Amino acid sequence: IVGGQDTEVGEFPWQVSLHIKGYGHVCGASIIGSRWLVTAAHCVQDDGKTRYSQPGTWEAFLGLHTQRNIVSSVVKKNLKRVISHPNYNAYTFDNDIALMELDSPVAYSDYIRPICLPAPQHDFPSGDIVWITGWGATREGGFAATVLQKAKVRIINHSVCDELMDGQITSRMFCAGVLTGGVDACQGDSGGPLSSPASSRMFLAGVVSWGDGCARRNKPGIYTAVTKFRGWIKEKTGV
Ligand code: GSH
Repeated sequence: IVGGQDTEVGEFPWQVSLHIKGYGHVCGASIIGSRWLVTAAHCVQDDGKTRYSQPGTWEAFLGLHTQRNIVSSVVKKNLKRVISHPNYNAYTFDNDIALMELDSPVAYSDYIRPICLPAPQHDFPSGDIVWITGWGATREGGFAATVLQKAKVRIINHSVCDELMDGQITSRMFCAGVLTGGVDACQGDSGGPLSSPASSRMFLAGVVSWGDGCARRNKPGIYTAVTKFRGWIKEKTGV
């Protein structure tokens, strides 16, 4: 996250850190049920050497605040299954969403709790304030954060964003950011939540997907629209 600040412990209890075994943090994810995480499809595509699509490649850290000090409230889980969206397009990043099934259910706590899934008709109006969170880079080309970062951004009108992004914004994507620049998700935040407060509960409006650099002026962050995948999530997970 560029332009963010440290979160409080337990402030975003659905935030997950996805580690490659023996390497460390690479992507974010969100808890949606005691056995299920949502992340980005682009986090789980094989690249030749690393088998990102294989459950055994990953370990998921739940209830994590800092990457440096793994305290006793943190739960580390192995995965049973990785389900990438069948229509994910690696060129356009369309349908950039994936599901991960944990090998055993997680017990919820003060630090581990699911985020609410929006109904297909749930509207996230442009101008609304939402939160982005992650351990990704704190500057374009910079280093990953140690402590989970948060930043406030606004949902941006679809046609305004499509024009700014040269017609690349499909109906399965939406944009959020600060058009003057300086606040955005960045490398390593991918797959994590865009959390929208509604009637004292947080809803998973988006999944961090892509951008043109990080926090550049007139280049907002692009998110997968979770409402468009509500039926698919229900079908695959029962959540
Ligand atoms: N046991 C409580 C209840 O039944 O209200 C909590 C249920 C729960 O964990 N709800 C989640 C939630 O509200 C998923 S809908 N998450 C968003 C938040 O905590 O703001």
